[in-house]
Amino acid sequence: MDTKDQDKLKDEIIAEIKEKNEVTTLDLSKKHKMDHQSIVGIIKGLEIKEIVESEKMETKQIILTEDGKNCLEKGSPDIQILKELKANGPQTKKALIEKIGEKCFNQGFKMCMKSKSITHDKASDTLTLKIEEIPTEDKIQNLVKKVNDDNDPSKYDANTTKELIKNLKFAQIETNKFFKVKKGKNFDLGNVKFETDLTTELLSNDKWEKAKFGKYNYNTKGKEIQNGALHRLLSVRNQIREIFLEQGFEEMPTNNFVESSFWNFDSLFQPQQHPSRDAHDTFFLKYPKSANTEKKFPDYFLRVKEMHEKGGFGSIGWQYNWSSEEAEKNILRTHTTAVSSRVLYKLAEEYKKTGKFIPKKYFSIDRVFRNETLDNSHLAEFHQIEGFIADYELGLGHLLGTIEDYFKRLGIDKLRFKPAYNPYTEPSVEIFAFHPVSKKWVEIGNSGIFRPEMLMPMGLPSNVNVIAWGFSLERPAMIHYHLENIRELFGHEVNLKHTQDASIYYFKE
Ligand code: FB9
Repeated sequence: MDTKDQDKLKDEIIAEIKEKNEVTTLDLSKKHKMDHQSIVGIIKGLEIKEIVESEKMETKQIILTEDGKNCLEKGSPDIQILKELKANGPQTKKALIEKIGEKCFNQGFKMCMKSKSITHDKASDTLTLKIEEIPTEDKIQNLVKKVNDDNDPSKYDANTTKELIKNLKFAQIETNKFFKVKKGKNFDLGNVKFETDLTTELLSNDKWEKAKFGKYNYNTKGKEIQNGALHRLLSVRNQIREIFLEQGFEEMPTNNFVESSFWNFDSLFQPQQHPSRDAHDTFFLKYPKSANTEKKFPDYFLRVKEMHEKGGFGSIGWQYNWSSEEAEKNILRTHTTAVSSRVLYKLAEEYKKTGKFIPKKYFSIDRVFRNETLDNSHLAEFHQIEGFIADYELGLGHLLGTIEDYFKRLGIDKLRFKPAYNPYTEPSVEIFAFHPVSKKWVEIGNSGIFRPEMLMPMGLPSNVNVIAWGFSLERPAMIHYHLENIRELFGHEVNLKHTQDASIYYFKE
């Protein structure tokens, strides 16, 4: 509706109020053949200018459902069946359903069986009239006719409304919310144009003195801003990342999902026979099948081979014939510890070049891939979070203290540590937190001190240790968002219509 038509309608509404003193938005909607909400919008506009006043009203009425209208037109379901049997003799259910409809038949059949007015031969599925005379008065239809003529619910007793609404579902209570409208204090001004802003134009020529200003309507909703919503997983990743950054950790470059077995396993002193290195757990690439690690890092490649086969620096190694071909196999990285290894190698190279080792703190958060059995909480990939600190003379106490401090920033202050085993860390420690809701200790991560067999072939100083820990991004995110299935969080079924959560507090009430 354009402004001219709107103004014309407003003038008509004002005229009606002038004549009747009071109207309702329902009456206006019927009279002007406009939907009720549009009429309410116009009244609210006039109300801001105090041309009218409105009072919120609510009325209830009883109205017929579609089944009720069917009964009004054709009679109650049982009477329809009795009339059919009276007129055309015994009939099968199928025949009757074709005539009066399945829903009506089912309701009428129950009613007839309850009143013992028919018999039902199950073998032939045939209904036969059992009474001589069918009722001359259709009481239910009479009730339905009454409701059709008078929608005031107060006219019907509790039993009637229970029968029509609850039992037969021939009627329902409809609540009408509308407004009673009468003159406002500015009514006599008519549909005058109110200024919404004090403009320079109004100020420049004293028009402001005669202008009418509308009141601010503090109840109007602000414009909905179509801003994006951060993916839940990325929201949690950002918050986890913040915790590392505020502690002075640098983020590692993780932009390579494809990794050589050398960096993912061999550089970590993980033996080539380790079960996690076979195709049941790891995704191997068909093309390019092999990496070029030996060409890029020939000396380091040999030192790793030496460490696996014969050991060194006090270790006896794994005592097997190490295969370059196995080490060159390309895979989808199974953990971001492969990236940690590359970064540590670079630190060692820097140390060998400058003769000076600078302690460092690094972290990474990115996707890793495992040939897992899929279920509600496991996909073939997840986001691993990993932190490490490389410094002189670090020990188990530093590791546990660092982990405690880290998880406290995630809202977890009840931790337990359990000795564990990782091929590339010694000691290794599993991290557990007390879940205040389930009242159970749950595993929340793994950690350890990288073995000398990993660090020494890189060329790091022998008194430099590296403490490291890791956990997954999906687990805390699922807890935080109370998700049962990881697919609600990650994958093509994710519903992005959600609001970004302002903070993350795990395991707290
Ligand atoms: O994330 C895990 N659980 C978890 C984490 C956080 C959490 O809530 C928040 C902190 C507030 C709740 C739960 N887990 C590790 C434990 C289990 O969920 C486990 O079933 C799944 N694990 C993944 C690997 O599963 C094959 C989680 C993933 C994991 C495990 C180990 C590491 C990283 C991720 C590691 C490591 C590591 C060890 C030593 C040195 C460097 C890295």
